[in-house]
Amino acid sequence: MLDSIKSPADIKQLDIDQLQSLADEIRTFLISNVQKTGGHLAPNLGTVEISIAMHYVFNTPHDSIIFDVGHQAYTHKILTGRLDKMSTLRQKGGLSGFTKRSESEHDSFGTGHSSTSISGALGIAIANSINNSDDKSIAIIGDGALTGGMSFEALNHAGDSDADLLIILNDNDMSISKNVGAMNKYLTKLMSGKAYSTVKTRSLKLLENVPLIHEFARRSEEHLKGMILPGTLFEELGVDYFGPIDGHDLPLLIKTLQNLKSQNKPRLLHIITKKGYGLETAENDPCKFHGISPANSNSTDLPSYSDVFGKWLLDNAEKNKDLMAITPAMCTGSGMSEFEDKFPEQYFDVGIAEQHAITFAGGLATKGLKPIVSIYSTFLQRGYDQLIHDIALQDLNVMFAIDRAGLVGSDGATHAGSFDLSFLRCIPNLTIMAPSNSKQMYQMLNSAFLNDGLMCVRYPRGLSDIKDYTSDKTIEIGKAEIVLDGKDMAIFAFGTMLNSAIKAGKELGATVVDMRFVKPLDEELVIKLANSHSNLISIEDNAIKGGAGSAISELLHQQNINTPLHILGLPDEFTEQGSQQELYDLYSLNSRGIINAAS
Ligand SMILES: Cc1ncc(C[n+]2csc(CCOP(=O)(O)OP(=O)(O)O)c2C)c(N)n1
Repeated sequence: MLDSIKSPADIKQLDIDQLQSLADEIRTFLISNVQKTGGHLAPNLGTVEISIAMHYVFNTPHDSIIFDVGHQAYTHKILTGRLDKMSTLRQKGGLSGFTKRSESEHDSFGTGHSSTSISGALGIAIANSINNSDDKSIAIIGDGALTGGMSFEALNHAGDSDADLLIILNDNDMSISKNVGAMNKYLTKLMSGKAYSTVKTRSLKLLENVPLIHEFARRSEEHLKGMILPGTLFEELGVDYFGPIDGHDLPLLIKTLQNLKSQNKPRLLHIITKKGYGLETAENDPCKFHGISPANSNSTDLPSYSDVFGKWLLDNAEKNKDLMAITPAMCTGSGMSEFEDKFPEQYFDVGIAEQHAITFAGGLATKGLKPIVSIYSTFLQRGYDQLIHDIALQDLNVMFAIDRAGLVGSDGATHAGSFDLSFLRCIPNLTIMAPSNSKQMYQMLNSAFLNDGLMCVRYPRGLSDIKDYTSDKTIEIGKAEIVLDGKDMAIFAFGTMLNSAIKAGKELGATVVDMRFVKPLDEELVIKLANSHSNLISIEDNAIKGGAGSAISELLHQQNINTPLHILGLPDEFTEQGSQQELYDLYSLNSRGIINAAS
């Protein structure tokens, strides 16, 4: 049946048994396809039925569906004519792993970063009303994404409006790791007490014209443990609350959505799903199956840069009881799982709340603790004002471990860490280190911890080729290191671009410098080499505009030095998706790119 679905119109011709079979086919397809391409397997196995139900009841692209984060939208892609391209998922030139407006008219809003769906869908709902349109606007958001501050800002606005907005809360009790926060606990308390029966009675009343609901409510009662948010909270905010209902019961989902479609106020349907549904291994370990690598990926015993950070935390936490590590919901990806187990008192998962994570760290720092915010470069964008206003401006001692800096690969532009050097470099009171290998990274973490002020260590996604990386040494702040002595040409390499620079430098007979610091720049050395060489090249995995090469260029200009400088980095466009190597090659961030720039 799957092959015959070319657009959502096709599924509207199917009866309920056929829709059930379609769900089974899609699930089987997803398991085999995502094992080949890599991608978000468990989240998508949990959203097969709700995606079919939404497309059965609503009419995209007239009606808009925004998938929060967009990592769970594979069934939506299949149902909207993209089945034959699913083998290209997350590959260079292929389908995005998230929703993307340029990819399909059915992707009403681009996503990738969490907690934007309610705001976007509210904007669409209000625009529909201004345009006198009856089109519907739907946000589907997970319980993890609901922990992000923007969700609450949007609810605050929506509940005070009369917008025709439907929010579907896809509650599987998981973020990437186990979901966290007070809401969770509040609900557990509610479920065991009187307040819960009030919520349940009220939900039943609101849904009473939906056939089967009483029977379902009876059946689902045992599933309710693990719910995240009480209906009462939404209703207090002015959003009608419906549910909770079983998010894998297709007939019930369809009937409920049909009922909710006819309403036109802000309303929320709470569905309970199982992450990884239908694949036992994924159901049992949804965190591991949140995102998987393609089956043919090489296994290796080399440490990733995230592992190095995790090890550094473990090595330092015992002897420094003031060390506090903070993650905005990225424990595993940031290499912090063992640290969480061994040092729970020094570990904070604050939910998908980057802004809060940073200001919270500022608060800890005012009392003499040494907070470390572990954050992906792309998600640091969320906390930019907090970094400036709450940390740098107050000159607080906070360390940032900035992971996934530079090109991240198949997650594409939404997740690329292309901008951090540019947006950090202009902030006063801040140090930026970019290690060229894992041992240096470990030493930089030592330096960052021992020095005062806002200290950033930014490192890429991927593996380091040095296994024995632990070290007691520190790196002197602002000091670069010449690694190859040559003449005529000097290459300034930032971060892990150093390997390509050494390779090219050997071929060119050039001087190669491991810059190590983007701020403060080793001005003395740059000036000396600019005066003693006739050509300069800089290389970095960051946007050329405002990046590290740009810092060198500013310095040369200030010093009236006219030695030509060729800056290699990311062009002024959003980066593509593909393997990291494909992207380094695409943007000439390799030894060939340096040699070409030299000629
Ligand atoms: C701003 C931001 N921070 C972190 C992430 C990384 N991230 C992607 S999915 C996810 C968990 C989402 O959980 P939930 O919304 O419950 O969806 P589920 O995968 O459980 O279906 C996180 C933390 C992100 N995409 N955006």
